Amino acid sequence: NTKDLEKQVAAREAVKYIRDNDIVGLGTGSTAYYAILEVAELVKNGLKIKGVPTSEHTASLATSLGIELLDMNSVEYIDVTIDGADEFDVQLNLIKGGGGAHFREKIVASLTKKEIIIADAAKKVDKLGKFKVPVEIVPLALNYVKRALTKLGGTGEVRMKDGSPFITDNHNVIIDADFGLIEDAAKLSESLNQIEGILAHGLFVNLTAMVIVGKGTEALTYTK
Ligand code: DER
Repeated sequence: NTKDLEKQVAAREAVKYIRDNDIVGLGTGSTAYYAILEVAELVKNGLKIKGVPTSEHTASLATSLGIELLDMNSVEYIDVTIDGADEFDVQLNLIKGGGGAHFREKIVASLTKKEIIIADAAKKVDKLGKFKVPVEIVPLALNYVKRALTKLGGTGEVRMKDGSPFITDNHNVIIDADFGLIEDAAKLSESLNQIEGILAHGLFVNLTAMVIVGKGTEALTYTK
């Protein structure tokens, strides 16, 4: 359908930024999926890259497609990462974590020289916050963090999957916190960073070099 075509268009544009011998961060989600397919095609045609996966799911997908992987602890930096997002604004701030992978995605993004986000046109927003902010929490600290989030104006419940709490690759739970439309993403990110027990939240501020959007058959590139 149109959305899938737009994801593919964005993915095809994004992989143009990969060079031979690059270390490539491999994102998670249905958009990053198309980028991983494209990278696998390039590898099959001789491109020499090594991938750093942002989730167990991406690791097994990439391995099944013949992409050689590195552990994020074995690299000093990553040359280029291609990942998705749930929302992005004109400052290239993001909400990520819809797929529950935002902790490893944030570490990979922090290691990455050129973080490229790919998205279908619907992900572009004037103001972040319609999509709730995923907050990954160490279960021991759940009640403390829940109260701290409420004090910050964020209400939300533990993300469920098939009737039980969704458990991340890192064995934690997620609260999808509704802060309403977010006036100052950097400020909220800083406040969330102060709350002990939060492993990672889905506000990605000043981590993105460019966002490539598929709009119909066109690829639109946003940079700051
Ligand atoms: O979980 C994540 O951060 C994913 O990148 C997600 O936010 C985007 O997933 P999608 O490409 O399937 O919409």
